[in-house]
Amino acid sequence: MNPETSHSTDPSTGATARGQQHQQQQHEQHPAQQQPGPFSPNPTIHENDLVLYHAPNTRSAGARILLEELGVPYRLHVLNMKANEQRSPAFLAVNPMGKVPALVHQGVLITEQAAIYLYLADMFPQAGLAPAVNDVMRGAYLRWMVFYGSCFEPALIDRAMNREPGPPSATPYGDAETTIATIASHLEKGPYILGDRMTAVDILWGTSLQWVTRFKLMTPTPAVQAYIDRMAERPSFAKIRNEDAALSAQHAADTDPQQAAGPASS
Ligand SMILES: N[C@@H](CCC(=O)N[C@@H](CS)C(=O)NCC(=O)O)C(=O)O
Repeated sequence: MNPETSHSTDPSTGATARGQQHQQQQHEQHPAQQQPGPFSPNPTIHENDLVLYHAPNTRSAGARILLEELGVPYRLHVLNMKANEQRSPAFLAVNPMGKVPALVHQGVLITEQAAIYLYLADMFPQAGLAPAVNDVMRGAYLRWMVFYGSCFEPALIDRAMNREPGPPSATPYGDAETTIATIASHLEKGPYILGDRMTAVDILWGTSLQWVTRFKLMTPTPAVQAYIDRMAERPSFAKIRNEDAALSAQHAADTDPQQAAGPASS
């Protein structure tokens, strides 16, 4: 699997109107990168690049969707988690946590979904996906961005792993039921987290609610399901979903070609 594409539309070629020329140069200069193989940093990355480290169907899909919505050119560095590339020394040198999403902008590493969303939506304000610093809705935007990682996800994972969180007064999220009810009742107001305005925080919640309900970590209320569906219908969601499906199939073929080819005929 070629680990590098430039703002890809077609993950097998990485070609887009925006990235095509750049991509073509990459192909010409580094044909060896077309071959399947372990993660290796791309020597063509320049220090002012915006690079997203991504694995298909993971939390980094949301960061890709946000980049699509922002219309920002970026390089995509794909990791094959089926081959455990996120634990390779080369990637650990980028992000010692061995996790995606990881974003590198002009040589600076940004990790943690909420930080990436906040950073990108502020860095590229022309798309209008973040309330301004002096907008009162900024407070609500920050609240829900941080609530996700500090309350919601830990609550759901603790519950799914049967980990006893302890008394609510000693638990950062209180208890899982209250945490889930808090976001679910907020979404009754809809259509978006900030009301009528779709912002970057909706991409975080749209992608996350999709996977937590798919993995049955939470039962969606009708309002939550309607919100998931509303976000999933966006062209950016559909585009990344399709590209991730292709990447994932490619990774399966690269990692276990026999299984990907199906049963042998006699
Ligand atoms: N705290 C991180 C969590 C990132 C995370 O857990 N990513 C998963 C993919 S969904 C990962 O990289 N897992 C690979 C591994 O741990 O080996 C964030 O909010 O971005």
